[in-house]
Amino acid sequence: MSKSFINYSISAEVISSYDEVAINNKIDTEAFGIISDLISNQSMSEFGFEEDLKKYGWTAEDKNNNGQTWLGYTQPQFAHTGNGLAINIPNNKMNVDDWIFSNPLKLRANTRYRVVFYLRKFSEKPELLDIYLGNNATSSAMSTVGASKIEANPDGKYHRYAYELVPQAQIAYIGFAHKVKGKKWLMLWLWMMLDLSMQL
Ligand SMILES: [Ca+2]
Repeated sequence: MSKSFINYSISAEVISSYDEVAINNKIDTEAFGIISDLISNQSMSEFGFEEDLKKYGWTAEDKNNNGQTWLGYTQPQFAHTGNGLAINIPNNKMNVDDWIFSNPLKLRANTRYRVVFYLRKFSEKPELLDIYLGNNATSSAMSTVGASKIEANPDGKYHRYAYELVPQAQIAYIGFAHKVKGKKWLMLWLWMMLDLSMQL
């Protein structure tokens, strides 16, 4: 078996009804999002967190309910490339349990996909990230485990991480969970891309 990774332009579909725009602009803002179509061979989707996350279908969940979770952050000197990144700055009062979910991805079921992301952390204390796939952008829907307890490199610089995910359904979301036990003041940075792993 060999694998091939070839760049491919992003195919996106806007899920927004213009009828809804006229009715209620706020509802339209909530509904606006894109599907990344990764059905064809050699397809690839990159997201550099350059734009408003919500507008591009990215969402976050504050599972430990402390008012802090992942958010988009525009600051070139902190980004892996470009201007944007996703960041989580939990407080220091409880265990960390914060999730960020990709926009909807149109995938081939039972096909191996590779998710590539860049991660760095702010403090010297351990920082852990889990990756999942699920059919909804909520922590409870994240049924497929991609990788558990990925530890951010202690040198505080960006490092590249790559894992394989095999979706069970055609529309799926990637979930990244920042989960650490103990009282900490920590920070995780995320920048990601995704490609289709061909099975030849
Ligand atoms: Ca939180």
